[in-house]
Amino acid sequence: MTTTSSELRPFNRLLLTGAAGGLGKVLRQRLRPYANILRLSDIGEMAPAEGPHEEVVRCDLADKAGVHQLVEGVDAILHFGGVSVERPFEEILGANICGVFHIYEAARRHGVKRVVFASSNHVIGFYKQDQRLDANSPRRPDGYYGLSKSYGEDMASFYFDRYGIETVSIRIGSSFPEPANRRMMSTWLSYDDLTQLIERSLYTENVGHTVVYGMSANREVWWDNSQAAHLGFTPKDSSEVFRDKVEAQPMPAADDPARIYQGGAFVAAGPFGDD
Ligand code: NAI
Ligand code: 15L
Repeated sequence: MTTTSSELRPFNRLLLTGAAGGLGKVLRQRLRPYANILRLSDIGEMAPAEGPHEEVVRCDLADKAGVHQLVEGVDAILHFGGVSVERPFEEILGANICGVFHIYEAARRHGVKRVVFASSNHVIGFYKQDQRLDANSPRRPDGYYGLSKSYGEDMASFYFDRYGIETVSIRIGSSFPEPANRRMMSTWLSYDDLTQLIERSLYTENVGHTVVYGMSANREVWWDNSQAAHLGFTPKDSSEVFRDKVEAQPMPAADDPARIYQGGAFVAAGPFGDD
């Protein structure tokens, strides 16, 4: 039986990293029913706490001691902070690779038992759009960013096997107000569906390390979520309502990565630092 949000008991304190980002700002409002206190963190500037139900803490994920302090007293972590696009490896290293290690190590030391990790479709971005994947398909990262998310998923798996910290790794497709292009007709995840998926990721018991693709109920999809059925995630939205608007855009050329690969343009980013 799936529990609805009105029946759920709020956590005492939830930590949201990446709170100054696009999704962080959206989740700051939407996570309110799930926590008495929401601790919001980012390296960047955030709006001040709106009341006693919020704590705002500036922290660089690359700072191990800072992250250790950040995690003290929290009951679950929504790890959304980090570099969110393809960048040179050196930029990804501190925020995403060291950052995810710092989050799990702090979780272990403070006894936090649940993490929701914002992974990405870019862990499988080098698959072609005519291929169908599930959670067990071998990963094919499409860049350093995708590699960092792949490492984050392995970190989650290790911390479950070794320390029993449970994680849902959400391989988010494209979570924006609406799909911006043809590729996103398949990868789009509405904010409502993202919120539901986070709710299920926080409250479902015995998730171990579960990998789930974060997509709405779009018409043409590449990913099969049957291995995450225990989450009870039932997306309600579909990119279909935006089809006419999206298809009014010119069709990309046949050899454009945006038309060929699941990761779209990310597969063609770089190389960096040759000059
Ligand atoms: P965003 O780039 O708007 O937000 C990421 C936030 O992380 C930023 O506010 C940034 O300041 C912060 N950050 C970067 N480096 C940091 C560091 N060293 N220490 C602390 N904070 C740092 O990205 P968005 O779209 O909000 O995505 C949130 C998360 O979801 C990211 O982890 C991203 O990789 C993931 N994701 C998002 C997708 C989307 O469609 N929006 C798709 C797939 C994954
Ligand atoms: C991501 O992982 C990025 O964080 C986001 O900005 C989008 O580019 C998204 O993937 C996507 O693939 O559309």
